[in-house]
Amino acid sequence: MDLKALATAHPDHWAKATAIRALTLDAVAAANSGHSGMPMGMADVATVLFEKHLKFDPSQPNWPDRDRFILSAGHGSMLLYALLYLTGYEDMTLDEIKAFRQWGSRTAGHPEYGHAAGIETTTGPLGQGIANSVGFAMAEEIQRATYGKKVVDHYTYVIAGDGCLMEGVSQEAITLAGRHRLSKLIVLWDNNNITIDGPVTLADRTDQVMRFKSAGWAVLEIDGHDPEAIDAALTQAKKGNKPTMVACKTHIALGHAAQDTSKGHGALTDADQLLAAKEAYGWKTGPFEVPAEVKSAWEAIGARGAETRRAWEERFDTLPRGKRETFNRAYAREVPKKLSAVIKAFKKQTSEAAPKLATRASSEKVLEVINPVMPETVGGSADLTGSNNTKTADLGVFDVDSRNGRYVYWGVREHGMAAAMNGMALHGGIRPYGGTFMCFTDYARPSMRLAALMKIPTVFVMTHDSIGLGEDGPTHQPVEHLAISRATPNTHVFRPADTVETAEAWELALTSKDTPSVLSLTRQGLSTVRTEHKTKNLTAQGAYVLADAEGKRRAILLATGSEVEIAMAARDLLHAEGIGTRVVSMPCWELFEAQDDAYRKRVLPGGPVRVAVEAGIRFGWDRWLFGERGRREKSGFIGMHEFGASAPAAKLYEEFGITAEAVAQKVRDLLDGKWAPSPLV
Ligand SMILES: Cc1ncc(C[n+]2csc(CCOP(=O)(O)OP(=O)(O)O)c2C)c(N)n1
Repeated sequence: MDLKALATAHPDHWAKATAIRALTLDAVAAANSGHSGMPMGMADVATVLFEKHLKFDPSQPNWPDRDRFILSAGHGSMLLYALLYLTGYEDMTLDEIKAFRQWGSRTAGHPEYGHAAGIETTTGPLGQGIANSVGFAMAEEIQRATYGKKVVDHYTYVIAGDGCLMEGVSQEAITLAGRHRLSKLIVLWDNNNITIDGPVTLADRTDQVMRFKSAGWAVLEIDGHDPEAIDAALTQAKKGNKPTMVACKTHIALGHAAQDTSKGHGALTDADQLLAAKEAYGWKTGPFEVPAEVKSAWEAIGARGAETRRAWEERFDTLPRGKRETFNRAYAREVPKKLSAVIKAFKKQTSEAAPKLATRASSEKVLEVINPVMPETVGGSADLTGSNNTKTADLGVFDVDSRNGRYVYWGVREHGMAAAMNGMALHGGIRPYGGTFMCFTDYARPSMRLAALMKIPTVFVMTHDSIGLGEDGPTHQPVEHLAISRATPNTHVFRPADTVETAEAWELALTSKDTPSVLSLTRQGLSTVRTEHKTKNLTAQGAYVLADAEGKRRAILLATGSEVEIAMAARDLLHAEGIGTRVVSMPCWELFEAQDDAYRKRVLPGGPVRVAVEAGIRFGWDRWLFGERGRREKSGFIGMHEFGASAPAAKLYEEFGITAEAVAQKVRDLLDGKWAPSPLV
């Protein structure tokens, strides 16, 4: 590359872009780790985007009508940090840049949502950002249709690398965006032909232009170092009626000895080479020093948005009061006052009627009362709408000509759905929930983990949650998925036992501001166990005494979901023999763990034998069996010890020994001192 020619042709642009490159080199060198090449390669594209197109206001970074900028290639985090620092975001000081990747800094190795304003989503796991962006763009469409173009009219810009485009989830995202003609989504592909192992061609020969076009995108191809071409492409992209991918041909680690090589991908820390690169840029200041005129040019770009934002505020104030309140409430992740009342009324009715229902069907009934009072919910399913029971009558379907529809047919794209739901939640103003089979938690998992990490309240509706789904067999029968979900920090895993607990779980999932929820729901019908109405949300305590022992308490049965009914039947058997037995329903371990000692002790006192029953693997249960005043030789587990099988549900429960009689026998054995190790212990 002829750097001199670039610098001479557009000196002002060159200086601004060089500031990004120089800060990147300095921060990575100071940290002695990180990724220099990508920010150096995409500095020109990012400079033009921020200078000429992006609508943002660093003084009000969360202004709802800002354009969203998503750095999907999260390893290039210094690109984002440099931009936030240069344009004047308060959170992003020079000290933060100097503390890149260090303990306590906002400048983590990869951009972390919540660490600094201006970071719209957590990226680093490649492909997530571009998949989030579909949700961002859908949220914009839905909100524009709801509140009008006057107050919602913004773009979603993404920088994605070869790695993002190679990840499978990008295919789900690209085809969704194309199908829904998300014309305000603009992806800038860092087309540098380099990944870690070498040139992209080592492992891929996809024609990305044809790939995007075939999915319904417009594609532009430019030299990613030519500011005029970048500007023209962005101008054109914004006018289109399809999502646009701009293929930006760039040189990784531009101007460095490692340019155009996979070495340029990582940390470029050699002091001499660093100085040589700066020399080639014509950059004369010392480490972390941006010349005053360059910094003020960048700050002027940052300051420009304030006027646009103020004009927006004036327009927003002209909305009817009710609309403004709903808009602000939803952005604040507050629920409407009515929610609690409709849930209570629903619970009362249900306890009286005591229906036998699969909890997936219970969930639909709950949603029928929630969705009309919460206009911010957006539901969906990954091609299992009829099985997940996620669609209610009033939602309408989100589509090209019905942007205010609140139901998304995600297609067979569990991962893309989960990532896009996260994008919706991050965009703000929307409460997304989406369904698939519990077993396919695996397919959605990378995004479920990020929802937890980002502290966003995405709701994952996972039905067919055990061998109870029956004939579909072991491929579809989750056994380890409750344990996997429970192992994830900051995740509430709800496994309700009946329609009442399902309503309580939904209320908790939708009132959560910073914790995602997994609703583990059955395919098979369950009796109502909560036949006595309580206005209080008992699920909020995580576990509670559903039925106490008659006479001396000698056994405690702990159960979740479909197995609560089995525990209740076992209690009847034991009571018939004079063995006082308490049943504890445990719809949410995490919430129980959060209760104070006194409450946990009241629910799980020491002394009686304990048997847990759950149609999943034992992993994790020892916390409640041996811990909390329990003892190993006085506890047992009835559940799965292997994968399931294909047969009717009742037969499976019998064959795998998850029956009331097996639970009762385990209690008798323990009371007789006949403890036996479980197959997994
Ligand atoms: C899901 C996932 N897999 C692997 C990685 C490790 N990783 C980080 S960057 C990278 C290569 C990315 O190549 P590209 O997107 O072309 O970035 P560039 O080399 O241009 O910086 C890999 C494999 C990751 N961050 N996420």
